Amino acid sequence: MASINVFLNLFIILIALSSSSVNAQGLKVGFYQKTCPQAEAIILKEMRRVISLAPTLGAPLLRLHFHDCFIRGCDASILLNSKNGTAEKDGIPNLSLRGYGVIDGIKTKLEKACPGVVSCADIIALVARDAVFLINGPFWPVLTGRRDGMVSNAIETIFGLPSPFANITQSKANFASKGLSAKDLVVLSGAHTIGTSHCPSFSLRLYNFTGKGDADPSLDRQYAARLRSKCKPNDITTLVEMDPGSFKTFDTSYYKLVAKRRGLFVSDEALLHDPETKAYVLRQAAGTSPEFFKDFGESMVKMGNIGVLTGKQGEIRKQCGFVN
Ligand code: HEM
Ligand SMILES: *[C@@H]1O[C@H](CO)[C@@H](O)[C@H](O)[C@H]1NC(C)=O
Ligand SMILES: *[C@@H]1O[C@H](CO)[C@@H](O)[C@H](O)[C@H]1NC(C)=O
Ligand SMILES: *[C@@H]1O[C@H](CO)[C@@H](O)[C@H](O)[C@H]1NC(C)=O
Ligand SMILES: CC(=O)N[C@H]1CO[C@H](CO)[C@@H](O)[C@@H]1O
Repeated sequence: MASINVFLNLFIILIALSSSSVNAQGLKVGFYQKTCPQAEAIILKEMRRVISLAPTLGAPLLRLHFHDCFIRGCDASILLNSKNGTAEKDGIPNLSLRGYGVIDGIKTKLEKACPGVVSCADIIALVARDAVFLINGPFWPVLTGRRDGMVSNAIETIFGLPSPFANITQSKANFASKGLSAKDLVVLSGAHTIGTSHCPSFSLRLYNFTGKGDADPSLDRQYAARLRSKCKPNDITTLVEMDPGSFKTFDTSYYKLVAKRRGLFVSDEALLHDPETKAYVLRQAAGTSPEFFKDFGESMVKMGNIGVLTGKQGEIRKQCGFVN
């Protein structure tokens, strides 16, 4: 029943989008329909292979789109290699990004099928959608037509990305600076239903929250104890499942955790400190997936519009790691 609803929703969205062909940012569904009709099928096929071999790669591939969009817009600048250690790839939050090889593999296949046509920025957006869809998440129509940027700067990763230590005011301000609402913040944070985190992103909450050797009182005590058994002080290598028990499946369990004061980051817990985001968390914690799934697709489309290059701007990279 749930899946019928999802497909019905998708059908309605598709109709709505096909009647308004180009959005305000210049993107549209099916941009490659004439120039590379098999593009989306090639990506989905490759993603099926990748996810069946390595289900945990879905999470870093989704996160890649988020990081790309939040720094210089969704222009694949996140993929550029640096010659002198100053590209976004070298930035601190980036040390934990994986999955670049998957994008390169898909790009190679697309260059064979339709040389010089499909942008790396669109590949990232389509891969993120397929990554979610293939681990039981929603499917949404991805707007395409992005072009690739020519500049990448490590320093921007520090200032552009939201911090896991941010309070609700700071997270909302960060999202607002990208044209995203408080609703987008609480909906997109639901991505933390999959994947893993390194200890330093939250260990302050376990050991020295206010500098007096104390734990964060807003973190469930039992959960904090369990996390302390996984993350010793100064552990920078251990990976912890953000949604223990279902970190490979896209579902609403993130909201159930946050509602039980078991969100991993300060920024997750902070969603309970604003009436709108709190109401959303509690509603999803109590309910089933259809509302979240529909919202997630819509917020991902909005995120995918951030700072895009279209028309004659930028270029279509031949290799995603290098400017032509
Ligand atoms: C307030 C906003 C956000 C903050 C502060 C935040 C922060 C973080 C941090 C600190 C990690 C763990 C990194 C590590 O230590 O390895 C993480 C992981 C992750 N984030 Fe977020 N994030 C935010 C929003 C988002 C959004 C919008 C998405 C996607 C739509 C997303 C998707 C993910 C995924 C999938 C992972 C797991 C990655 C993996 O398994 O390798 N996050 N996030
Ligand atoms: C090296 O870094 C500087 C910024 O510090 C940048 O302007 C320059 O383009 C980079 N050179 C190469 C070859 O990447
Ligand atoms: C959030 O953090 C900022 C910067 O530290 C601080 O000025 C502000 O008062 C905090 N807001 C809330 C609601 O805690
Ligand atoms: C906790 O933080 C305080 C203040 O930053 C610091 O002086 C102290 O050494 C820290 N304690 C531990 C156990 O890390
Ligand atoms: C996945 C990836 O490209 N990570 C890079 C992030 O930055 C470090 C440090 O510069 C590189 O060594 C990694 O290769």
